[in-house]
Amino acid sequence: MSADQKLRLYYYMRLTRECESTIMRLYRQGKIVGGAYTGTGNEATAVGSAAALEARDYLFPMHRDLGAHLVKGQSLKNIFLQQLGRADSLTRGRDGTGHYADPALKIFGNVSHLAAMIPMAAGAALAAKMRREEAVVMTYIGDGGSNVGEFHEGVNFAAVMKLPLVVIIENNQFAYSTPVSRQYAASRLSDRAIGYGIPGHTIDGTDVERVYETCTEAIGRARRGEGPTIIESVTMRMQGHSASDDASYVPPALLDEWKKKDPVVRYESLLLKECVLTAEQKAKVDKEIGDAIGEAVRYAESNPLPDGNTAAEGVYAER
Ligand SMILES: Cc1ncc(C[n+]2csc(CCOP(=O)(O)OP(=O)(O)O)c2C)c(N)n1
Ligand SMILES: [Mg+2]
Repeated sequence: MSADQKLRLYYYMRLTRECESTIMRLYRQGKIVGGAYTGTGNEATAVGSAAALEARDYLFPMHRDLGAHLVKGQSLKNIFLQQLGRADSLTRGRDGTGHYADPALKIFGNVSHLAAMIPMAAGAALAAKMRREEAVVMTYIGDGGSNVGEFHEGVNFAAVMKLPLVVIIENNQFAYSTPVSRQYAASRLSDRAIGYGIPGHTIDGTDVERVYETCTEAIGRARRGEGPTIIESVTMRMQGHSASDDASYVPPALLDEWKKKDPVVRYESLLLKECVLTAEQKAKVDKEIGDAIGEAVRYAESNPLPDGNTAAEGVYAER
């Protein structure tokens, strides 16, 4: 991997973390209504996976994947318009967080009902195959979501039809307050791939280069018409499920253990050690990110909230 590629991964992980801290701050200021989510601990998975995609590929991200939206080209302005529910946001203020679609960027944001997005992503992969686009669909699911029936239906269909699909299971040790020990009896979620007749990998989801390399391989298979891959990316949800959850049920020792593997800190130290990143470059990145987020938030806050009289418009498909 070239120095530029490494710096790109670093930049987007840092940007993701700063964006999410800003989202939490805005939530606590009462400016974000509804839920606010972070992917703290998941940055390497979200960024490393999306960085392996091309512009022609499709992204179906989940609620911990802001980094994937950013890497796929979503602007900070759109992210904050959306978070703040403004009139000119991608959903015109109909929904917050990542629940938007941006067909131009080929981003189809998360469906709330866990696992319902897997058959949708498989459907998009079928359409791409029928149109001979040579495009790949990448989608994500949590450890909890991977136990829902639609996961099975979607992945099985994709396997049988040899669809260009990459499914990343973000195993972050919890589904809300339920630990993985109460969710499934298998030792590895990637072992499910055996039952579908497709490859499955379990990787350290805090290692961005490992994520990138594994996804590059799976994307290559998908593009060559060899079918889907399951990648279980093992991480930790370092904060509550959402801003309203203090995660007091998470054993502190477990968090302490995972803090040592903080994906952003870990990659920064590695790049400093490899002399790919210098102290001056780091300071430049700090400033660039701070300025860009500040500008996007000011822009979004100056945009009006939607007119309540239009609330029902654009919600149902027109006949
Ligand atoms: C079918 C369904 N059941 C319950 C919920 C409520 N819910 C939203 S996120 C969540 C936890 C998901 O855990 P996991 O899949 O592990 O993803 P994580 O939040 O840990 O990234 C739950 C229970 C939902 N959205 N859909
Ligand atoms: Mg989880």
